[in-house]
Amino acid sequence: MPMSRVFDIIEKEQNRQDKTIELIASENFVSENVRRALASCLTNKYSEGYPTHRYSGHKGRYYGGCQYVDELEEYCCDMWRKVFDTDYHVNVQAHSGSSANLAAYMAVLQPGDTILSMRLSDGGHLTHGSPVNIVGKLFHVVNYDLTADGYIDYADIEKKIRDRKPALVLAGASAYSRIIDFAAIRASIEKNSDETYRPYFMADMAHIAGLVAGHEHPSPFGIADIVTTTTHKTLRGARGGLIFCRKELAGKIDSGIFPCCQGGALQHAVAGKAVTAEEACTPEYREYIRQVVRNSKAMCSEFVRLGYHIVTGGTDNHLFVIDLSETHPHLTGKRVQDTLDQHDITVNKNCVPFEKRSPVETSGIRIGTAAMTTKGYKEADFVAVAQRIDAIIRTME
Ligand code: DSN
Repeated sequence: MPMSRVFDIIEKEQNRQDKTIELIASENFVSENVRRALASCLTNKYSEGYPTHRYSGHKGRYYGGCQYVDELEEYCCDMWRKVFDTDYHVNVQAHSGSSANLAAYMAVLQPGDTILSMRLSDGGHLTHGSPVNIVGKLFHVVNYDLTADGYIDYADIEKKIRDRKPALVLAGASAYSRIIDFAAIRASIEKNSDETYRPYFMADMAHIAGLVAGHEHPSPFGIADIVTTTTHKTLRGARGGLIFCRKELAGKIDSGIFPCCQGGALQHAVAGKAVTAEEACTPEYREYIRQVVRNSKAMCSEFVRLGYHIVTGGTDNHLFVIDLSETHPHLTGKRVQDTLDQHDITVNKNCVPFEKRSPVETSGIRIGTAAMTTKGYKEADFVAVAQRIDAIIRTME
């Protein structure tokens, strides 16, 4: 069989990944075992439906020959409950975080219902109801505000629960560097609920899931009704999504994924997620996550020392956002991203709170430490990278 051109392209991408300093907060490097699982024969298998003994009411597959993928999917579910020390129901079939979120909304909401969430430009996510995403087109979206210094305004969340009566309150972010107080949001929901009104509380912990697993961030389990995540960011695993929920929502959530939003499960991805879960239970992984946070704080402090403005002034997690709008008003996030690319440093342009530029240009960049911590970087390495980025930005003055 002739060699495919694809493998030449993959080799070039491998070289890029080997030589660049990877600071995109949502990226990471998977283990050989995760790659083996993803590249396995499981990609050949159709498995619409759920394992035979599923307790959610969805029993059985729509294809024969599923005895081993049944065993795999049940094991994967058990392992993810172990990672987060929870008895929540879990669905491991979501192809991505976006699919997980859409399926969760479709499971418990009707089109036109109101979702209360963080806006994209403040650090939220497309699937939290941006008008250009299907979620914004299907549902009525109300956003809560940030305080002037960029923190989540919990008083505004409570006010909007009371005044706008959302059907679902969503906590979670793609570019927020501070602890999210799930318990405070739950308290606001309880204060404003009665027998006629009680919104669902959903936590999208995609960015911080590894920190939750490693006890470096408060857990949403036992607080939120539904918890969604991806498995490839701080969890450092196969690309994909998960949905956890209180047991009474299990049937609805399973229907939200299949048949509502997806067809057949990707069992090679389920296998990759199962290996990811095994790895996330190890002491080595817990130490890795602690180092990710130490590195993030060290690098962020160096940028502060160098005179940069960090949204909220610092970080509690694996990422932070540099707001260039006041310190470097002539620079856009896009220009900085493109220039750093030329120096083999990979970041992404990012909107900042109260953004005046378009999402294509932006006034900020987002930096995360999960990927380079996997490559062995410690605090001093990240401080040196901050100094290198500063030196490059100075040449752009
Ligand atoms: N947009 C991804 C991120 O980089 O945070 C999440 O989907």
